[in-house]
Amino acid sequence: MLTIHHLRIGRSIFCVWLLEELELEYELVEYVRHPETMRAPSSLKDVHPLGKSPVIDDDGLILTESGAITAYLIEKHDKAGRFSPSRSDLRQWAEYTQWLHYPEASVFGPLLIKMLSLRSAEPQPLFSGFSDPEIALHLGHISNRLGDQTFILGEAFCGADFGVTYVLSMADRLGQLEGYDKLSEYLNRNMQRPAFLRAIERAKD
Ligand SMILES: N[C@@H](CCC(=O)N[C@@H](CS)C(=O)NCC(=O)O)C(=O)O
Repeated sequence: MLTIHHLRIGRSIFCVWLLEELELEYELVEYVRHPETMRAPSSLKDVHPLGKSPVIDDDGLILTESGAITAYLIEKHDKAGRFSPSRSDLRQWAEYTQWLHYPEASVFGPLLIKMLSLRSAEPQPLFSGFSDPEIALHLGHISNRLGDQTFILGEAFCGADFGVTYVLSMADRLGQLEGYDKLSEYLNRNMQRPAFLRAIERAKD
């Protein structure tokens, strides 16, 4: 039995989307953030000591970290190799792995700093002085990478597109995508995928 522990609102919807792309059967357990602190309820700590989401429970294997969950589920279920390149082409696989980890490891941090500085009652020049050029650096990098491609590795949607879509959706919510037309188009394209729409519908219940 596969269960996903999903916290509203946050990155775990992008793992629900992965489950839908893989057409898996799963149970979805929903948690709601505290309206003021925005923290997850302590019941998430009953699942994993960090109390963070996403977490999956796959027949007793408790797994956290969206990138690790993506890599694991694709390895286990995507026998046709639709969502990741074969390891026999090590260079292509390495490039895929780089884009799989990049959003969470490098892009999320500056976005989080930006989000906190926007929420702060006082202007935070130290924070925005760091986050604004970093965000521009990463958005420019992703935009250059995409070029005229449809997805991050080329013309086929792959496991790395989940995380890239997540950080771009966050950038969009923070008003940072203006002027990045390719990124907006990429984001809209991915969020119109039938599996993404099914994930949103499922998480509504
Ligand atoms: N690096 C982790 C981050 C997990 C994480 O921080 N999740 C947030 C939701 S987007 C969370 O659970 N926050 C609730 C809290 O910290 O109380 C991943 O990629 O899964």
